[in-house]
This record gives sequence, C-alpha cells and structure tokens, in this order.
Amino acid sequence: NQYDDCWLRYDRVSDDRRESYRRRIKHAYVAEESPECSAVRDELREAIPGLLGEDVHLWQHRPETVDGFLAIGTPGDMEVIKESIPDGAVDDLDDDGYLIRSVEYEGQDCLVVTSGADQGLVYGTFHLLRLLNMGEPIDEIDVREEPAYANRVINHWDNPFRRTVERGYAGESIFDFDRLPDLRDRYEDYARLLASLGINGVVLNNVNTEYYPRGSTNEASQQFDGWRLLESRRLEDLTSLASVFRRYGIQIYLSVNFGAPKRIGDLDTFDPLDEDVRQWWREKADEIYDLIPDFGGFLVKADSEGQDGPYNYDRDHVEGANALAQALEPHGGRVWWRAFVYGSHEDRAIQAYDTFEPLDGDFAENVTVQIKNGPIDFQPREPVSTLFGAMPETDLGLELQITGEYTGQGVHATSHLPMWKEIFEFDTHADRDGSRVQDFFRGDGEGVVGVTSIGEDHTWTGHYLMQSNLYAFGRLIWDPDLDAETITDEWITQTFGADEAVLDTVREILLDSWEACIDYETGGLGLIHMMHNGQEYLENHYYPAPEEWPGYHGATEEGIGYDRTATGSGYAQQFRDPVASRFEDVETCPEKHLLFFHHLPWDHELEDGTTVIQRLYDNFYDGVEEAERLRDLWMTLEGKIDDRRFEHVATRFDEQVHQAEKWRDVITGYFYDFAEIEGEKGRVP
Ligand code: BDP
Repeated sequence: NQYDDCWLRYDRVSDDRRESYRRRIKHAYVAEESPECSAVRDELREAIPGLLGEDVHLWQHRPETVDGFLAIGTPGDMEVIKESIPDGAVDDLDDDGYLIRSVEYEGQDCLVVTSGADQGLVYGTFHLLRLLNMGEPIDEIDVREEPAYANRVINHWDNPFRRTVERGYAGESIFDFDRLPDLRDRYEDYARLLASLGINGVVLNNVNTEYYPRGSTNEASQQFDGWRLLESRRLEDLTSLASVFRRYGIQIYLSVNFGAPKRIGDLDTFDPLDEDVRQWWREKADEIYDLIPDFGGFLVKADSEGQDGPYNYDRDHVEGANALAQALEPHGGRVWWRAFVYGSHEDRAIQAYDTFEPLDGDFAENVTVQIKNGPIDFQPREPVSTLFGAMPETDLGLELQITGEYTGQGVHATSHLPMWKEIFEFDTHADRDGSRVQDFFRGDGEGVVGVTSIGEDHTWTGHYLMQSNLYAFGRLIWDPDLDAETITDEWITQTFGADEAVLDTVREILLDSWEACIDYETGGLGLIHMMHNGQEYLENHYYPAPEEWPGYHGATEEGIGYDRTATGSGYAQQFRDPVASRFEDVETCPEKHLLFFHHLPWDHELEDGTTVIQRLYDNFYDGVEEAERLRDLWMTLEGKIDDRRFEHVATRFDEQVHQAEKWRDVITGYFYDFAEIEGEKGRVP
C-alpha cells in the first residue's frame, strides 16, 4: 500500500498480550446480512493477521470446538449474544452505540461486540481494534459507548473536476470525480479511517461551488466547479462512491450552488419563493434519492464571498434555506446552511449574530445552521461565536477547521486539539441545561463538522503529525469529555507504537504546539488576521503581512487592538452576562483575548506591570523559542521511530522554525514602526 495506514497500522502485539488476544479473537463469528457487517469482516481480515501474525478464522456459525471467539452482531443475529447480554442493555442504546464485553459462554472465553443496529457494530469493532492496537488488556472488559452528537460530519473543500482542494495542503483531491463510477482503493481506506473515529457524514465538495466572481475573469479565479455535481450524469456517477461509504455507515452530502435552478436547470430565476424554482429543487431531490436513498442532504454557502444566495432576490436566509429543505424533507434529507456571511458592518464579527439571531424559530425542521467556532474565520485563537446560545429554537451545527489554514498549513506541527478543548469548554452562560459550547449540538438534527485536511499525499494530511488532528477531531466529537492527553496518547500509541519515550515526547510536542503557534503568529493577546492574502482568492495565508489588514488588528501610532466593546462594534455585548461584562471590561478581559476586544495604548500596563507592546514582543520571541524547543524534542526521536517519518517531520520542523522567525520579525518590526518603543531586552528593533 503506497498510502500511509495512519492509526490503523495493526502491528504485531507484544508477546505478553498475544495469548490472551489469540484466545478471544483468532476465531470470529460475525453476523451475515448487511453491508456494514461485510465491512466488519473485511476489517478483521486486515487487522487480525497483523496483530497476531496469523490468519483470522471467520465462521458462519458459532465455533463450538475452540477455546474462545469473538462474536459480532445484534442480539437478534446470534444466540450467544442474546444469552450473554442482559435483556434491554442493547435496547437502551442509540443506533450508533455499542457494547463490548468479555463473557464466558458455555465454557468458551468470548468477546462480544453488539449494538441495536449494524452501524454500532462497525463502531464497536473499531473500538475493539483500537484497544488491541494499543495493547490494552481484554480479558475483563465492559464497554458501553454512545456518541455525544448525532451528526459527525467531514466537510471537503474539494473542487471536483480540477481536483484542487481549497485550503488543502496534502496535494490534490482524493476524489477523482471524472473517473467515477470507477472506484479507487483509496476511497475504502478513507472510509475506514473515518468510520474508525465514528464519522457518519462526508460532504464531498467545496462550499464554494462557483468561480469567484470579484470581477475577475482570469483562469486562476475559476476554481470552483462544484455546481456541476448536480448535473444528472454526475449524480449517477456518485452512486458508486456512495456505496463505498455506505458500508461504513457514512452518508454522503453535496455542497450545492444556490443558483443551480438557473445555472443547471433551464429556469431564468433562482428566487427561492418562485414556485418553479421550488419545483426544480423537489425534482432534483427526487432524482438524487432515486439514485442514493440514504443521501444526507445539502450544505450551502449563500450570500458569502461571492456565492449566490437569497439576497439576490431580496429574500432572507430562512426563505433561502427552507426552499431547499422542502425539497429534501420527503426523503429525510437535511440542509446545512452556513452562517458565515458578510454584510454592511465594518466589524465582521458582529455580522452572523445580527443576521441569524432574528431568524431563530423560522427555519424548517430539517435545516441546521452551521456556525464556525469563532466570529471571524478560524484564526489561531478567537473567542467563540455569540450565536451559540442565541438560537434556542434552531438546530445548530458547529464548524471546526481540521486543516491548518492559519496554523502552518500542513507544514507546521500544530495540534488543534487544545484549541478545540478551549472552545468546547467555554461557558456561554446561556439559559439552558448545560451551557458550555460542547453541551450544544445534541439534538437529532445537530452536530459537529470539520473542514478536512485530506489529500492525495501518501501521508493523507501532508504531515505525519497532522494526522493527529483528524484523529482528535473524530474522537472529540464522539466524546467531548475525553481529555486532550487521552486522545493524544491514543493516537501516538496506535501510530508510533508503545515506546514510553516516544509517547512522552510526541505528546509534549503536540500539546504545546498550539500555544507556540499563537505566540509566533499573533503575539498572544488576541490579535488576528495578520497573514498575507494574495491577489488571487486562494493565495495563501501562510506568510505574515500585517500591513494588508490594518482594519483587523487596529495598529496605529497610539495603540493596538480592535474595540469590540459597547463604545466600539459591540461584539462583547452580543454575549450574555457575565461573559459580556467580562470581555467588556479591560480589567477582567482575559489577556488571551484582550486585543480582540480592546484597542489599547502601546504602553498600557497589564496585570503584572508589563506593557502591551513589551508583552507582544516577548510572546513573539517566546513562540519562536518554543518552536525551536519542539523541534529539539523531535530530534531526540532519531532511531526510536522509522527513518521515513522521522526525516519527514524533522525537515518540516526546520521550515517551521524558519517561518516562525519570519512572523516574529515582520510583525514586531511592523508594530515597532507604529509604536516607536524599543524592546526592553534589546531585541526589537
Ligand atoms: C475562509 C477561507 C476560504 C473559505 C471561507 C469559508 O479562507 O477559503 O472559502 O473561509 O469558510 O476561511 O467559506
């Protein structure tokens, strides 16, 4: 296999585990019927020879003559499960939930993986394989699992026929839409990776579905061709891809172009209130569901960054979303409608709340409003979106970015897990049971989505260590109570093996990486958007260029930061108290968000007496030192892991340190030019 196995390596287990594993898994009795069960059998065929060094024996009935066996099925599928699991234990579970238990059955040592539905069997099997991969004991296990969120979805920003990936740093798109219905092995491997994490939906194409029309007509700007996927012949092609994902319980979705009735159909309008337009969407939905009965639905970016939307006809987002929802409704499909919109406000941060909060309660039942974690755009650190808690009558989805658009673009080793934990644990103080961000999104039509980092590169993510972000995303949204260490350790052990030194080192690198990135890219006081943006839409956000975005960081001769208090744009006021007043007041605003909410004199003194400018200088320097320290840590692993992965990451670390210095020097120099205050430590200018 030319592609990396990521965390599904199935290397040989240690000798002290081998006998116990062998006894309970060498013989496996798996239920017969469904596509999911055939995927389970395939996975055992792949995993068990790797783990045990001998073939698995798959049975069509209970293997009575052996010491023990693995039984995977619903209680209805097999007697051994019905009799060894108490009545009702399975009935209480969600469809995606499962039990894993070691049991003795008529003198045999068994392992039972069971669920009320085939989907849960897939997840239960991968859970068991994770334990085996990590060398955990299995002789006395009793696991009961259910996912926190019903919808756990990956968003690809892939441009189908050009095979480019917007904000992707791992080569071209893995999906070769032009060759469909021909399938690539890679699709199956990808579905396995996702299912092993409990992901149950994949949006195949970019939210930008049409070329970028900022008046630009040159070739490079015509990158977005996803609108073509709604053409009939393309939909037929998708059936094969859907069948690969179906075996793993993953539904496919499409990002659709709001102007499709005009662009693809022969209507001269796409007004969502026009009866012909609504009929067009209904017929399109019928056509899709004829081909793909378990199709998930549509994702829509409307009236944002050049994409068409209801505003073209003076309609609002409810009228837009509901027009698509009525078409999907008879089939059980769902519209994921993004809240990432711009408007007339000078401060983009306040726009989404302003636009969507008044619409609470008006969206159709099968519409989910999909909201980015922060109000601006996946910056290294942002306060959370004020929409969480503001729309109690609406199904909400949280959108996170797995790909490192602003955190080193698949070159830097930046784990997003600590950031996601910070977001999840943030208490909105909304008036409801459970007001932390992670307590939302629990309804049947709600969930969490991640913008993916996957591409053709043999590492999948462009960087071996950045596979951990996909892993962490899946695990965290299955169980948001898992702590960052646990998730990180799971990933390391499965990916690099059980060596303690490797575990400790890689854990330290990953868990410290995000704060380092914040420091060397932003100075750590809440500043955002200081990256380079090219002439063309997709250039590239990798280099520092604070002079391009004076409106975001607010540097002037007097001071720095953006006033989002009541005297400024008022973003702080969109929160509920006590959050609003905490951010509003300079004295109580946490330092990490200080300049997001406040414009302050360069010599404003922080709690410990240090001035703002000096803290920024210090943080930029600390960030670079941290990057160096993380690189040094990595270098201690030479000889402890394979050369290929060692060298790959080492090379990237050199680039990361170099790049961190560049951010530090460009931005501290830029601030110095305004402030004309020398650093106390003789480092700036
Ligand atoms: C920004 C990206 C851009 C996306 C946009 C979005 O820079 O590529 O199209 O957000 O989420 O983060 O729609």
